[in-house]
Amino acid sequence: MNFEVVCASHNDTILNANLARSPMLRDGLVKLHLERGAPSAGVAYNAALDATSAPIIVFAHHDVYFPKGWETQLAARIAELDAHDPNWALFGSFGVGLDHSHIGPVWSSSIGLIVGRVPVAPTEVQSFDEMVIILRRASGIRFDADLPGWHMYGTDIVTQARAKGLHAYAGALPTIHNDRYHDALKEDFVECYQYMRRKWRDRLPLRTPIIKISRSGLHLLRNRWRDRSSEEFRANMSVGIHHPPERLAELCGWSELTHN
Ligand SMILES: [Mn+2]
Repeated sequence: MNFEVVCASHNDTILNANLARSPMLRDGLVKLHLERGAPSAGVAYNAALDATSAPIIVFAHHDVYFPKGWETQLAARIAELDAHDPNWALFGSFGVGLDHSHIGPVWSSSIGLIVGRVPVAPTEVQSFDEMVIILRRASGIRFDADLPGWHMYGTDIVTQARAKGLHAYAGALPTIHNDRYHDALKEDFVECYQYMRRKWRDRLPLRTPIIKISRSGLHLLRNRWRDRSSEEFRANMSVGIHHPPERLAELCGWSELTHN
C-alpha cells in the first residue's frame, strides 16, 4: 500500500522518542514528512498535502508510536474500507461514533488507559482525536487553514467531508499515544471552540473526543469547571511521558502486530 506519514512537530526530543522510533519509519518502510513552524495544524497539514504525493496520507502527532507491523493492520483496514465504501474520505485510530461511542483501541499515557471500542467493521465517526488522521487524497478533502491553532481540526475535517456527502471512519488500529497530562482547557481551545460553533452552527451539536460543541456553548463552561474540580484525580491517572513506547506497546500486547 502506498502511504506516507506527515507530522507537524515543534520538538525533536518528543519526535525522536516516539513517532520517529516507530519501526516502519525507523526502518525506512514508510516515508516521514515533517512540517515545522506553522501557525496552525490546518496550514501545516495543507502544506504537507501539497509537498507529498502518496494516495493515502497518515497525519500523526509527534507523541504517537506505531507498533511493529502497524502498516499491515492499516493495509487490512484500508482493504475493508475500500470494500465497504470506495469513496471513503477519512480514517482514524480513535474517533467519536455517530452514536457518541468512542471508537479505538488506542493507549493514552495521559490517562493510563486503553480507550475505545474495538469495532469489527469500519465505523462511521463525527470526529477524530487528532493523534492520527488518515486521508484519502482522491477525496479532495483538505484542512481548514482558517481554523486557528492546534485543536478540533479532527472534528472540522470530518464535518467538511460529511457536508460533501463523504464519510469518515474509525477502526481497529492499535496505536500508542504517549501524550502528557492535559491541563484545564485554555484560551487557544476556547478560540477553536467558538470558531467551530460559528462555522458549523447548522450542523450542531458535534462531539469531539473531549467536548460537545453546542449552539449555546454552555458545554465549554461545564467542561472547564469539571476539569478544574477533577484536576488532582486526572493528574494521578497520567503515567507521564517517560516510558519507552516499545514498553507501553508490550504492556498492551501490541509488540508485534501482524495480519493473517
Ligand atoms: Mn498528541
